[in-house]
Amino acid sequence: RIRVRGVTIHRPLIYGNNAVVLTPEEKSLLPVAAKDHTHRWTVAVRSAASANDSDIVGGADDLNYFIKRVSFKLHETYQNPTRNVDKPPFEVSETGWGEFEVQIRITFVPESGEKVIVLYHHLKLHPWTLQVAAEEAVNPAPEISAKSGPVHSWQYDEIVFHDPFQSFLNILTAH
Ligand code: SLL
Repeated sequence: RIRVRGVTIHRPLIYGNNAVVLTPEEKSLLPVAAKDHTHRWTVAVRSAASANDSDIVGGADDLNYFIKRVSFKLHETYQNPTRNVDKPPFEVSETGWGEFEVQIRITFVPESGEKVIVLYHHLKLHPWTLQVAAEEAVNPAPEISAKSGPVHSWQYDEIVFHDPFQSFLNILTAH
């Protein structure tokens, strides 16, 4: 396979999470083991090439032409904390009560010959105005949290490929 020396190509993406406070109805439907859960959240990796600012951040550009798998490693309090997602949308939705760091491993398509990359995202449940209370381990009352609406915590990044294989460059530029 031939590397195209001197070429750098990048793909913009967004990773992060949305979170909403569970309504009393939603809470009542949770399994007994999850009765202490307060939020529903989604952690995701999305393309920034077609991002918009709707509730679901990120766009329709699927990423799967160059990403083979996104593996989200959740806090060990979750069952099967490693969640592998092999097709878009590259996301995991769960309920929970606490914030923690999510490890996000991105594996590229085999044609790329690229190594896995690892990103970290601090799952955010509480709006910054309530963060002080949360840090003092006095979680804000759900009715107070609910009033401030959904939390969005997203980061922009660019995946940079140096000297890509010709075949991978073809895949990237065809999109
Ligand atoms: C904390 N370091 O102590 C964090 C850990 C863990 C969050 C937060 C669900 C667990 C489950 C959940 O929200 N874990 O019931 O499966 O604040």
